[in-house]
Amino acid sequence: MIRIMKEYDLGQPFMQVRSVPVSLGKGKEEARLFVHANTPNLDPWEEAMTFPVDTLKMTLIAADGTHLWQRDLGINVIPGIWFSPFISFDLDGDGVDEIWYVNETHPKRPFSFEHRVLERIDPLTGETTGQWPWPRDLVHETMSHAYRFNLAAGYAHGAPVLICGQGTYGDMYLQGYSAGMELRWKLKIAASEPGARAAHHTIVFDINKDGVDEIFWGERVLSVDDGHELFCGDRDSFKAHSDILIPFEDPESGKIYVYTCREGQNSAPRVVLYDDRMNAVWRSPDGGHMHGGWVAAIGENRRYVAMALSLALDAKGGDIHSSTPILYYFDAVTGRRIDNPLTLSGEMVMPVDINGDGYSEFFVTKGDRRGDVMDRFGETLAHFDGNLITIGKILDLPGQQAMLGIRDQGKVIVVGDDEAVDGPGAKYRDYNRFMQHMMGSGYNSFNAHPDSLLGK
Ligand SMILES: [Ca+2]
Ligand SMILES: [Ca+2]
Ligand SMILES: [Ca+2]
Repeated sequence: MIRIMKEYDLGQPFMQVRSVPVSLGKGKEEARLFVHANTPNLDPWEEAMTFPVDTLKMTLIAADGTHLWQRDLGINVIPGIWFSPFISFDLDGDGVDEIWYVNETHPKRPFSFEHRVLERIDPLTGETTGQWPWPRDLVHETMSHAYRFNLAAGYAHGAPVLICGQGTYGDMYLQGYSAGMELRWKLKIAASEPGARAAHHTIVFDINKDGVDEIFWGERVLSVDDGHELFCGDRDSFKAHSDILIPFEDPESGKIYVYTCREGQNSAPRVVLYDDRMNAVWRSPDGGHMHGGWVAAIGENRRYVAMALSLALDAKGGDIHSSTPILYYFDAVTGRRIDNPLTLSGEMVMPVDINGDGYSEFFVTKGDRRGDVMDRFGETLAHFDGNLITIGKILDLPGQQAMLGIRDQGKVIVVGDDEAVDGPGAKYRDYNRFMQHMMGSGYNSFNAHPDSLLGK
């Protein structure tokens, strides 16, 4: 039965929320960290920036719903995904996930670089256990370039590596840290260098199966071990940034592919499918600003369909987000254009394999059926009121789940199928669970931008 599997009361209404799992140590049930504010997400792009009307709160809630601690980050921390990324990650290997976030320590200087730090919190006490200066290489850039920060993590032959990133569209800086916060590697990718910029979505995945994770910094694939570049898709023909990167395994061939939707640089193809060495398998010739998309296993024998959503480029500045999108559907592996195979527009739904059988179900995010969980034929399986926060393997249980926010009540629910059985997706369980730790950084928590998913 599809039902509410978990319910969390944040104690106050919210307009934005991000969430990651937090391990409290062996034998203890996993807690959940929520970072939330009753003000919409603030973007550093000058054309989209607004003023906040609330401060960010960090709330750690135990599995049984008990509030363990809460901290108000204050007016110095701008309530926006790019200004204030966070992750949970066990860098010191003691079984407890430390909480890492970009903090602004001056109480009255929200834009300061001088006082900006990477901060570590012990989840067991809620206390700060370390602060390190945040790199300030982008201090002279425009606001949209200067305040795009990322946190990620991965493993190199079992050793944990924490990754910090600054910049998305021009100069980009990355640092890898080993246990003890020892600098393991650092990298500058200059604006003048060829190859892709970053993406709004960062995945960490051992694509060549050599025991070392790779970080997909856009279409550029870097080793988390030493930061070296393994592959860079379309290095000589694409220099802009991508919106989404989604890895999937073709059930027929067992091959791994990476589906990419691009923004910027309108002269290049907008949608590309890469193989596991970042060689392009197909490229869509269409122009447009591909702002979102998904892949869903809804064809015969779980064959993947890919969707790409283009925003109209004639809208000015931040209003682009409310323009009428154009949608494209492809056979994901061949790139053949197909008609929408669903009964609803692809922009209204997000795929989620709620029963674990390897076929995608969908959560409806817009329109009359908003809140429905539907199967691939359009049949309603269940209904829940709330705004979609994220989907994926949120709980350590078979199948995938959807996390919804009931904003005015300050509540978060996790919806899943208590009879789910893990089918073909079971082999990617570790990847899917690990990615949950990075849902507080970038637009990782959704395959498109928040305002298109949270519903209006
Ligand atoms: Ca730890
Ligand atoms: Ca690897
Ligand atoms: Ca399914």
